Amino acid sequence: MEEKKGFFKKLKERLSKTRSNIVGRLDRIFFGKKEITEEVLDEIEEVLFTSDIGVETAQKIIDNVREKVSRKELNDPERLKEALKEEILNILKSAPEKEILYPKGKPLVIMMVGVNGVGKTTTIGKLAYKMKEDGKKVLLAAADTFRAAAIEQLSIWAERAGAALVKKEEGTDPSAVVFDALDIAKNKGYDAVIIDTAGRLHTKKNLMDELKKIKRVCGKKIPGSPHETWLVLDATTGQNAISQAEMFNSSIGINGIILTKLDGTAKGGVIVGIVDKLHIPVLFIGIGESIEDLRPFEPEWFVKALFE
Ligand SMILES: Nc1nc2c(ncn2[C@@H]2O[C@H](COP(=O)(O)OP(=O)(O)OP(=O)(O)O)[C@@H](O)[C@H]2O)c(=O)[nH]1
Ligand SMILES: [Mg+2]
Repeated sequence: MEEKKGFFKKLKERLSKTRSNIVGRLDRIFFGKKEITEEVLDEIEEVLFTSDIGVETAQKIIDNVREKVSRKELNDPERLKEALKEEILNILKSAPEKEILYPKGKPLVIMMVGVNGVGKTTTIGKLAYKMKEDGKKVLLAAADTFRAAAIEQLSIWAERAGAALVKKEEGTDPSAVVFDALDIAKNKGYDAVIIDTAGRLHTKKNLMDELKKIKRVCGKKIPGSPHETWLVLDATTGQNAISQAEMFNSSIGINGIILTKLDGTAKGGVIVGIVDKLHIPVLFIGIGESIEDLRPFEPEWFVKALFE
């Protein structure tokens, strides 16, 4: 219980900028108001439209709330705030859920993708640490061979997390790294392989081709893999995150999303738009730079942290 309390407190702190951007502004609208007028509704609409939730999703929320007001189900600001909280929670809960399963007798292969700087490598380090804590044997594959620094960064994370690492020289074909990593993982009984990939190559087409090739190599080495292709998105990029997701999904297909950097940004509302528009499970959120700052995404806790 103590631990859960500390856990929640930290989440709340880390989401404080998003909280003041959404709930803080709503509270200022409600302050001293006794009833809900058209003016109040307009002001709420303004907050939702400028909070990175996304225009369509914001419209949906405000339409539902307006309808409840016109049906006289809502008459005071406190209940209206509760209704907004519920609307947001309902959207967040509408995301498909997913359990991360370790296939029997072979490693779980996870490929981490995303544009440069979103937090792929850091997230892999945090995730590997989580898996280690769960008693799993984890291998990281340094398949971002575009920059030497990227390989070095992943090896530091591997050490921190207590995971093994497969790396080759800068400029090596990433597929060759993956090929070796899967071999080792199969032969040495690893539970999971997490593949780090580049975020930027000379062209977007190059990058997508490279990612497709990595996927093919996985499938040849371990049929059915990569079992998971997760897209890392940076919350500070707001609505841009949604277009990145659409692009990656149509090019290579993704089956999970990790939203990073929710700490230190007021744009955390974007998660509502992501869930509403993409229908891809949001698995984890990043709320800081340290190894323990990756959390499973839990809609109830998230909304509670925003509204309490
Ligand atoms: N505040 C905060 N910073 C984060 C979080 N996740 C990652 N970062 C920071 O974001 C920066 C970029 O992270 P990387 O993990 O290097 O990103 P990447 O996607 O691997 O980048 P490339 O390899 O260049 O494509 C680093 O300074 C990280 O510490 C987070 O949840 N919160
Ligand atoms: Mg990286």
